[in-house]
Amino acid sequence: MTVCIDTVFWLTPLNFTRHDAVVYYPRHHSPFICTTVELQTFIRGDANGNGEVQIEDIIYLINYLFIGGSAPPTVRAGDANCDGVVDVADVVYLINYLFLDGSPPGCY
Ligand SMILES: [Ca+2]
Ligand SMILES: [Ca+2]
Repeated sequence: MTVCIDTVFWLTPLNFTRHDAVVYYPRHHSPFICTTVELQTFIRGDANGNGEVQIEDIIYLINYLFIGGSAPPTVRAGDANCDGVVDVADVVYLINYLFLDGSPPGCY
């Protein structure tokens, strides 16, 4: 997907730095800054990225946190309690959600 921003409407200088350190500067003859972005979709709590929140996600997080398993596809997918980090609290959160009628993963 290509995203373009019309810099004419910005009052202050507007610079963007991509993940590969390319910096875009607004130009007077071409006020549009365009770049290609890759959108990442995720389901919070879906640590293994299979599209559902299940017991396998708990196991996936335990493997990741304690025995060097693969990381969730995005931090936000593994961050079930929405505190910005993936840790054992997310495992507990998912156990509460799946087995003890706790709140679903998400930011409230
Ligand atoms: Ca899953
Ligand atoms: Ca968390």
